[in-house]
Amino acid sequence: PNNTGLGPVDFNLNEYMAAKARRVNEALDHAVPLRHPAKIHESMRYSLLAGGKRVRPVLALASCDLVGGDEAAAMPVACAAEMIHTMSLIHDDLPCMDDDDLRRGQPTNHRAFGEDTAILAGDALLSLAFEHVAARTTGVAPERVVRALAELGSAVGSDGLVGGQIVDIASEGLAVDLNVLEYIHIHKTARLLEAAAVCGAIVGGGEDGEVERVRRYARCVGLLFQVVDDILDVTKTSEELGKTAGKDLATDKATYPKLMGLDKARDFARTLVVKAEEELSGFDEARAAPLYHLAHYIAHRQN
Ligand code: GRG
Repeated sequence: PNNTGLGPVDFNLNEYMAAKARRVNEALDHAVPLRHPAKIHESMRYSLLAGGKRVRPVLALASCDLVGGDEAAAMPVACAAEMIHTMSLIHDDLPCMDDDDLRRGQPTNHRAFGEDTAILAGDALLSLAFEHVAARTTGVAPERVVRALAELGSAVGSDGLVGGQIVDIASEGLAVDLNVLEYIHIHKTARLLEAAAVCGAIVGGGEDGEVERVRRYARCVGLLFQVVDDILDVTKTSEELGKTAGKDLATDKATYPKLMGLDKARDFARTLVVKAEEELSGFDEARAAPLYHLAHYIAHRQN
């Protein structure tokens, strides 16, 4: 049921997300079977199948639904987005980056398999993401598959996740302003969410105007995702204040609430939801319902 007081009422996002996530998990399981050499595939599967909200694949599949595409057409790009996300988490946790021991409540990949294997598992997942889209997408015009591959590539590289991470590293210990903070968040977080949604719309057969509206929607949702993350960091109860928040305080990491105050950060989050909704307004209401509710889910999520 819809508890926002807005939008379509007969849509249950939890059921929608659970059904999509279940099929994504099955597809990921098949995409990385446990085969020789066992150690690398165990390590890849360990992180890929370790839970996670599956927001990126659900965005890809929901964007495909939005433009009237077949779910099967978007499953490879949905899986690829999760493979890229997973590899970025594995590398982000390494001793030379964030040096984290736990991820999703379990030992990080390098803690479980060693640093050498963790680096290779990340590399293999990144490579597999592109191979998987190119080799497994069926019933889609090759030109659209190539566009999706380019979209994913640009979200990962020096103008994407890697660009965000290098600026994040370079700003450590420095006074960061809102422009730099936004650069980091757009590149580390929003670009991949955007690419997932855009790829779903491309392989789903969306027209150029539709794909661009999906892009603008996802850009807002991507930034929203991070603003909410920052808000959660300061609003968690002291008992929930675990490693992450404690660490952020210790390193004095810049966040939206720190730079603009909690109330303004919440206003900013609300503005982003409204903007995201506006981009959906030209679409069929029933088809847009999942993305509409997904934006609200991200705005109100508790983890
Ligand atoms: C991509 C080649 C390449 C290298 C990696 C380490 C790195 C460069 C980038 C860091 C990217 C990073 C860790 C961004 C944070 C993204 C983020 C918001 C993670 C949390 O996502 P959720 O909440 O996590 O969707 P779950 O666990 O639910 O999947």
